[in-house]
Amino acid sequence: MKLETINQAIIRGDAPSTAAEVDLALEQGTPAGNILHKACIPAMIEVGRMFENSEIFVPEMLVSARAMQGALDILRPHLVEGELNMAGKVVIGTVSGDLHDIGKNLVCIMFEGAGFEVIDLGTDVEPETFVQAVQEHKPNLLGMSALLTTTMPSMEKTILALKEAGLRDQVVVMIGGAPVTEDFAAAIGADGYGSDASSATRKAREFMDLA
Ligand code: B1M
Repeated sequence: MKLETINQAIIRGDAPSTAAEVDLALEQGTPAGNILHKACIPAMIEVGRMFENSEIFVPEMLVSARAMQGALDILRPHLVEGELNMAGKVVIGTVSGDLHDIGKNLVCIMFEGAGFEVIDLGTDVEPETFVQAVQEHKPNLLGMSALLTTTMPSMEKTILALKEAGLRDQVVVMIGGAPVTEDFAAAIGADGYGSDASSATRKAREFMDLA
């Protein structure tokens, strides 16, 4: 069965097989939405579960994420409007003064793999830029990443800037990054924290009542 083959290829992180099987399934008339929701997204949920149980580690998760990204690239033009981004919209970035983006990029791919539309603001994002992006894109969720203890305060500054702009209640704020903790998230008034890309994705889906 094609969907099972695609699902397994993503879990194995086999990007060439994933792409070939997705092409074949489309040629054989399988709706793109079925491929996405019955093969690809469940594969990334399984990859996340394996990562959280230490059955796999960051390199394996990255290769699966790349296979997923390849599948999404093929499926995107075939998907009916809105089918790809049914989970919600996320604006995300690494906070001001911080150039680390490897973990944030992984979070982006996992979010996209879980059905979110992701607007990635990149690195060194000022609080005002986050606020403008929330005004412009009206996301369900705002994600911030910090890898330096010295840049963590920028997360609180961004939350304060959202409050000042009257936007705080309109968006769920999630934060993460190696030095960030659940206690820190609570202390600065964030709604959620993810210790890794997988738990962040699970929590984001919970916020959208999708888990
Ligand atoms: Co930098 N660096 N670095 N660095 N760097 C660290 C973070 C450091 C811990 C190394 C060390 O000293 N042991 C240290 C920070 C110390 C501290 O503040 N406590 C450090 C330092 C000091 C610096 C510089 C200041 C060094 C210097 O110039 N003197 C400098 C700062 C530059 C700046 O940002 N302004 C610097 C520069 C760099 C490079 C440019 C060389 C490079 C970054 C390249 C890039 O990102 N494009 C780099 C790297 C690679 C690292 C280490 C080695 C690896 C980081 C990484 O990519 N991890 C790092 C040491 C370490 O962490 N062991 C280090 C892999 C990644 C998958 O994990 O990013 O934690 P992580 O992301 C995870 C989770 O945290 C979580 O999910 C991800 C995936 O599971 N997560 C979220 C992340 N964001 C999330 C958001 C969420 C939820 C979960 O919700 C929205």
